[in-house]
Amino acid sequence: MRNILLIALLLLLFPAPSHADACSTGTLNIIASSDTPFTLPTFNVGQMVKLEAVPTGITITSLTWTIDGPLIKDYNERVGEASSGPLLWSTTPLTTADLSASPVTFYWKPSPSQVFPLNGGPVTRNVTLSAVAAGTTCTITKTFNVERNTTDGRKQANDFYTSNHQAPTETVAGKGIVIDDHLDWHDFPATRLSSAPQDFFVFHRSFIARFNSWRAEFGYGPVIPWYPGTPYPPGIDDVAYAVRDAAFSTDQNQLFRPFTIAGGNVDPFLGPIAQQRLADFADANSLDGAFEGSYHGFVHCNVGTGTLPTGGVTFIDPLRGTMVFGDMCNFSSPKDPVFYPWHDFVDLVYANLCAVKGLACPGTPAPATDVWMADNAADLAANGSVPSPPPHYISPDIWNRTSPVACAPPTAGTGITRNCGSSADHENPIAGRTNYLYAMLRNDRPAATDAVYTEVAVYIANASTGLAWPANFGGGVAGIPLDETRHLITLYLPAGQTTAVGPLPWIPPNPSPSDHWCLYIRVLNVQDTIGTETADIDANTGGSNSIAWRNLKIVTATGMMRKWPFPGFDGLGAFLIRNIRTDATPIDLSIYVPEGIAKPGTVRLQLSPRLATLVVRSKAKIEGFRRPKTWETTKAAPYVTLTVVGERAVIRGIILKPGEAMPVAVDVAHQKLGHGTIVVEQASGGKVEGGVVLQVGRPHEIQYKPDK
Ligand SMILES: [Cu+2]
Repeated sequence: MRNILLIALLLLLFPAPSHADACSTGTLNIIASSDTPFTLPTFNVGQMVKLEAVPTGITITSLTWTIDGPLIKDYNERVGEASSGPLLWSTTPLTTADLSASPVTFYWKPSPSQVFPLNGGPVTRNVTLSAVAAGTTCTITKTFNVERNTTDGRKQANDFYTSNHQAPTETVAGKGIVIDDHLDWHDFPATRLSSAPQDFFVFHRSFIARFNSWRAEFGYGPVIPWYPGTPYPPGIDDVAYAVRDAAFSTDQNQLFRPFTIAGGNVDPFLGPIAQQRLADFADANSLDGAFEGSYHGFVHCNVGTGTLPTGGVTFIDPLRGTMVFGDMCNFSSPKDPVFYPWHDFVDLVYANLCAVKGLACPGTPAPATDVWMADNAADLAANGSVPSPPPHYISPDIWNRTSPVACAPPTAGTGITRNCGSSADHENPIAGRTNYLYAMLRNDRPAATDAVYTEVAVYIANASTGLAWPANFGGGVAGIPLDETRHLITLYLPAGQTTAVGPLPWIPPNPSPSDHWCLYIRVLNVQDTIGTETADIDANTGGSNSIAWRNLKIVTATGMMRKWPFPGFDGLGAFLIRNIRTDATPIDLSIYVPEGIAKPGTVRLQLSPRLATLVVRSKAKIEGFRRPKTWETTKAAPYVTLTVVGERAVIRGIILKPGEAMPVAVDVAHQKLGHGTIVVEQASGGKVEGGVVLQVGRPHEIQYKPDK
């Protein structure tokens, strides 16, 4: 028994030499080998294969190889030397002379069943050697398998690509010419490779494109970009070289604010620079000056560890000395498979710059698409056609949660590539602690193509209905979004798909002087124009399906925003009505309380004495309210109370001076409320100017405490 085990073990360690065929007075054999890992009889596509004729006891005078294809003799992956100038991807076939010599080397290509998106498993390829020895022709045939491996971490596209074409003097296993060229470009700019000293983006674009040429040649799909604000891409974990930081933080590796289309405040990791957004950079060199040594190096060294792993190897960088081979934190980084998805993302930042600045950059920009977010139910039903009908301040495509939710992965058949819930899950944001915004991004308009890179930028202002873009949303030329807007960067949303994005962590501000806040949302994608924006946020939102708007109410964690002066009642919200016009056009203030939310006759509007006086003075019409007993206020009863009788009530024709603002509050008799929204809306001259949506009936919704 023990001997049988030993023999089995020996057979595993030393596979039996392949069978040689008798030929004349001796034997003839074929030996197949490679300089990268293989297990006979199987080779991988894109792997160098070396076949040798091995005669024993005879002398071969001529030979011919017949090798099942498809295959190529060789390829050139170099992007170009200083002396040659730029080079194109090229391949060479095996010639008759090559097939008449031993050894012969070549690269097997995939069979049609193995070409992305297919990968039908290993395919049999025969090799026949005809050799003439002492006037006798002998023939031997060997059968091999060719696979496009997807499971072995030493046998993936990047492994072969970076190992092939090793310099004859190279001693580090797996260090091929691709790694050498990347080192050369960084260490000796413009002296060895075809490259100007500062063309960081152009060089890396050609470097990634060259890998894509190799991938296409050998049946692999193109590289998919990876945004470091999201977890490592799945399925590329190269066990042989992944010298990775397992504690990589997606929060800390978000694109630095000035490198986004939306832009933002001073970035904590970058420090103050003159530019606030991508459009502030003059050209690619100016962006490179800020980007390469900061965000680019930051991500490289947050992925890499600089620590030699068990079984790892080092190499010598000619300028920097001994380093861990394959670590993302040095110039051998193309050995790590994540290098390519990461640099493909870097290339998207470059593509964004080219588009927003109208620069002439190499390559073809992505085709136009029409990403959008809905303004209201009617807009959703009309699939985002422009203009959308009012009201515009109730977008169902952004909502708040007070704690993060687990997002479901793509759901088959629903058209939702990622599901984090919906507007129905909205919870009023709680001031002073971290809340989480989620949004729905849609790419299902008729003219849609894949949306390559999309930012959903969220801006906030303390709402009155007289808000102006961008003055009240951070000012400047294009506002300042919420700091963590970069959590909503989405790559490659396919045509015809919608997806939930988020969470965007944010800390809602103190709900003072009004607890009614306004979120203005811009979908930024260089394949889609947002349209002309004016100061009028209602016109902007209705006129562009890339702009959305949601008003919401911010509450306090303690439940004590202020003392509610009416025993037995809960405050639902306090906000301002404001004349946003330059004349005294009368304003209508309406409230909508859907059936089933509260008992009839228990929801009230509370008017301040000054507003009550103006309502009387304007001879405003009161519809759907129980009329107050008196329009006078006293110290004991400092507000005028209008009780909503049915579902809808309106005060028609309040005259305010231009710019004048008046506080209004809504409360409800203490009771268990149904789940839904109470909407208060302001209109003038037949046009809705704004409104506030009061979410009720969920935990956190009622945060005022009755006065005691
Ligand atoms: Cu890099």
